[in-house]
Amino acid sequence: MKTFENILVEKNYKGHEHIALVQLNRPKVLNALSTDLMRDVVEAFFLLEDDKDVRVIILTGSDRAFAAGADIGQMMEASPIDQINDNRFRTWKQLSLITKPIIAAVNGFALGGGCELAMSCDFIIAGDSAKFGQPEIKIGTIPGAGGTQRLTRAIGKSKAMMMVLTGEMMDAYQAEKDGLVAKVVPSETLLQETFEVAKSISDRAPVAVKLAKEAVNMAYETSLKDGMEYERRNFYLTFSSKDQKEGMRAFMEKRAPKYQGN
Ligand code: CO8
Repeated sequence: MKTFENILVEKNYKGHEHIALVQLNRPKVLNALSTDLMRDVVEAFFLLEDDKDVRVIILTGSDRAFAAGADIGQMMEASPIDQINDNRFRTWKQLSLITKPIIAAVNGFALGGGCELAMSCDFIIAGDSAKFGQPEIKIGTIPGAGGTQRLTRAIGKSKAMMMVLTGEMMDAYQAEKDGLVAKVVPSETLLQETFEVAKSISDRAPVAVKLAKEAVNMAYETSLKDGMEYERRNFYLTFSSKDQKEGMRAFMEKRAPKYQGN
């Protein structure tokens, strides 16, 4: 795997051939999301997407910060035209093209773009030190990579509005209670616990996992009626895979399934 300037990428994470770890690595600025860092993340994700051995990606930061937001120093004097020419939104948009599951493992600060990046993943597992927030309002701007949209869908209008307008943070337990986070675990064991969840997903039929991810995401994009239709079609589609036959046969034969990813 290629090496990157702003992230560390580990395939065969903890010796598991189907799991990859991507770690944000700008510790001096609490993993502030510079344009180059986001380009690295997206490039690594696409390499892992194309790697047939990889089934689940974990995205993490450091103990102190998942990411404390977009790089304020880089943005401070930018004009709207600079932002357009920088094409950062194109990079962010590409995150949604990854079909494999991405789990955000969050310790410490996940603020501004950091919270938005975590929310762009498929779900979040938080260490008990995690703090989430959209503090852009405190520096004279507003969220720009989904904070007003994804946070509102995750925790509802009232709570999201309060967070976006005050810029105050939410701790890990509150985030779990409000539905932003799937699970809270002790910070010291965050990566191990996330690895266990990733392992469980990587044991499932990869095509079904992709189709399930796609169908759940459709719940954000469409009406219930159309979403149900979409789900049904993906359900039918799983029946064209060998892995569906293997999964059901293995159940009937009371043995563990052996999935081939086709
Ligand atoms: N950008 C650049 N540098 C940062 C950032 C950041 N977002 N956050 C922290 N740093 C730097 C600090 O400047 C400091 O550097 P130095 O050591 O050289 O002084 C270092 O990281 C450590 O930070 P602190 O000393 O401030 O550490 P504290 O423990 O005292 O505080 C906080 C930690 C509370 C996280 C604090 O650093 C903070 O408030 N950071 C800024 C949080 C913020 O406002 N985030 C939102 C940024 S705007 C944004 O994300 C918009 C997203 C739009 C996305 C659009 C994409 C196209």
